[in-house]
Amino acid sequence: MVGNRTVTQLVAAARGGERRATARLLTLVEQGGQLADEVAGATHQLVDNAHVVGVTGPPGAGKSTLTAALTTLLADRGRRPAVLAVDPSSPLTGGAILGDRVRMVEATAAGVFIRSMATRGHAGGLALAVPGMVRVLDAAGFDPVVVETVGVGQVEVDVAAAADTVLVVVTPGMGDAVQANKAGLLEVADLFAVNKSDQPNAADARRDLELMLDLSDLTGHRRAGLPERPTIVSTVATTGGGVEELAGAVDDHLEALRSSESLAVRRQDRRSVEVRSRLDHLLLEASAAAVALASVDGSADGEAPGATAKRLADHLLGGPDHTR
Ligand SMILES: Nc1nc2c(ncn2[C@@H]2O[C@H](COP(=O)(O)OP(=O)(O)O)[C@@H](O)[C@H]2O)c(=O)[nH]1
Ligand SMILES: [Mg+2]
Repeated sequence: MVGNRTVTQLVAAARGGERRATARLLTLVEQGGQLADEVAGATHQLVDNAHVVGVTGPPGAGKSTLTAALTTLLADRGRRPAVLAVDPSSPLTGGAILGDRVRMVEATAAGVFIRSMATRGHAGGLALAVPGMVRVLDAAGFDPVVVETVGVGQVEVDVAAAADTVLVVVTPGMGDAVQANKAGLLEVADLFAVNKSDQPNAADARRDLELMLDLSDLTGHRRAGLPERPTIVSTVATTGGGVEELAGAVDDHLEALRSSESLAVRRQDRRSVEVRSRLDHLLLEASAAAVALASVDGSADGEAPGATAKRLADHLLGGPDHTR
């Protein structure tokens, strides 16, 4: 029970359009534990209706502004977009958060469902919490579900990359395209937005990116088996410039995935990645507990560390014949 409702009742209410129920379910998943498992059990059969879009890129590139502009446009067109913004900045820091609030108010007024989560307090847990939260939003009937993460840090990039369509946002100046390449963002990109195209050197940024793509065949587009290179859209998120074109490119990518039958493959990959991070988590916990126990009970005394590890692994994994 959560308040006076069961998880099943909350899921039914969320699917009926009650946003408060959706928010409650997201909190349960974020907190983890038994209720989170219950939510997972109640939602996992109800998914794969939403187009999941990952948005990532360097800090300050305009990801939040662009996400708000894109989802507001889609809501105005009668879609039901939701945004999950993974924001590492403290709620107490200044201007950017104020700007975020203004954008959130505007997009929310247009009907976009927005949820922010701090990465703080989620060390390692981000990869566990986000897929479950996306599943709640998908099951609640939101479409698309946009996941915004800052493109620094492997976990953050991976979280956005576990989407049907991955949009990488870069900007003119400071060699953003080069930075994006270093951060592994080219590899995951299905689409690029060269945002802040109102600034000088926007054309250079676009050319740098084209050049980088010429030299690389590692893009999300190719990973999905799509023949053409990723679309690049020039945008000015603050005025909405290029946002219609971007919305079209996002839709086109989904269509291309569908017609090449890559969509099912991507979704299967997404499930495998999630199983993998859950399994890693369980194994790490079991491993820490086993080591702590062995040091307390003295069973490792006088034994070579490698031998202790081997013995504990055999024990944890049920011996050499555990593979059925
Ligand atoms: N000139 C200009 N500024 C922009 C544009 N898009 C976003 N910004 C500004 O860039 C700053 C960072 O934007 P934000 O969306 O918070 O970036 P994020 O960190 O990538 O989410 C804010 O002050 C925005 O108002 C744009 O297209 N042109
Ligand atoms: Mg942001």
